[in-house]
Amino acid sequence: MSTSFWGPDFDELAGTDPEIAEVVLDELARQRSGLQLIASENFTSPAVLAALGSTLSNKYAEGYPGRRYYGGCQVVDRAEEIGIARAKALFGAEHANLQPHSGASANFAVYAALLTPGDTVLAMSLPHGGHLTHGSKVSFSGKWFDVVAYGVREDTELIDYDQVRDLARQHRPKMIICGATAYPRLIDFAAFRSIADEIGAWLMVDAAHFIGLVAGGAIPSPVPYADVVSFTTHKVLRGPRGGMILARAELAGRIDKAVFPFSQGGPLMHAVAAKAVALREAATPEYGRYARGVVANAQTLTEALRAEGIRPVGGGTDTHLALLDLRELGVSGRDAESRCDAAGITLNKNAIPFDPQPPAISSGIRVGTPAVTTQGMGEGEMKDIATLIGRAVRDPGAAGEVRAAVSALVSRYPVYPRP
Ligand code: DSN
Repeated sequence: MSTSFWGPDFDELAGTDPEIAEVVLDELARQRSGLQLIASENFTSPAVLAALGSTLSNKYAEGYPGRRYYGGCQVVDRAEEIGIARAKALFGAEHANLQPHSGASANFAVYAALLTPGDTVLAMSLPHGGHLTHGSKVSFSGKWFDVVAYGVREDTELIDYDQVRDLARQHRPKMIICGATAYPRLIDFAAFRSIADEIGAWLMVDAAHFIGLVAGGAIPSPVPYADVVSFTTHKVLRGPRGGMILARAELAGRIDKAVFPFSQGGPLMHAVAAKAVALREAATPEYGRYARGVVANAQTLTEALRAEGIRPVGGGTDTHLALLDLRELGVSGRDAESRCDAAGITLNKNAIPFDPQPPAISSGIRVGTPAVTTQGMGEGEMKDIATLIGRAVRDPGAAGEVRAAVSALVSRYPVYPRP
């Protein structure tokens, strides 16, 4: 194989468009200079970035490998075939579609494949940790489907499986969705399967947040239980921004047609190739260690935050994220987010279950460890981060000192180190 490659050349960008080059450099500096604790973000590898910045971006390839609407697809076909094979092998799935442009696009395609507008869907409520595409009125899901919401129990803050079963029996949804954006504990996929079987519903698992942990063997897989598993590729999985769908073999045709031509046009072949790269990386023992490290770090960070007087919702975490109740500190999620931002700590405000505050203010924050674990941080750093968060949240006047401590910490774990 030739090693000659026309790939990302920053000088080319800087010469042609200094304004955008400056944006790219400033964002890299931002990512390097602070603590990145958004639970859905990560630092993807230079290999993934190289595939994303490649000439595969130039190719139109509507259709699927061997069945395209344009000529000249014989090369990009290989990227998609390799990616599909890797996804099936890594997750033990019967079918994989790598073309969804995003998680929302993947979910749209699943609805399109399995449902007709007006059908009933049972999904986790957004204020209890669900997702916009699981029935919010501002999304296609809540506008075009009759969505019934389940939530967590007020006493345990864990999914109320009795409520899920009762609502399923009462409303007989055609599809049940599990998976969330702000639920820190494991989901009992077997329980959802049994409820879906009882009423003859499809079971869709939106695994966007935790699929990377599944890939690394750090938590149980939903694949044996679900009819369809949708996810994004850029969270713990550490791939390019994008979506993916796994499905049972008998649903392959329906899923593929729902992605293209029903809801998307030409696939982003550079992103498909980058997904394939991420899947190869995720199949390594090193990635397995990473995934287990993400969970261990999240658990250490959560317990250290508890010691700071910040209560973990749901009693702790089994995954990569913690949802934290700030009410004991008397600080809103919105203020905590902006105070942390001023101190160089990037996280997001988040509603907690039964939140007395509106979502724009909220009583909680969400933190995640995918990015800091990619940087190589471990138990000691998680304890330091909890101290820094506690200080930043409690005392806005300490922002400068916390920022200096954050800078010192991240300088020991450089992101995209220069050769
Ligand atoms: N925006 C994602 C998250 O942060 O969880 C979900 O789509």
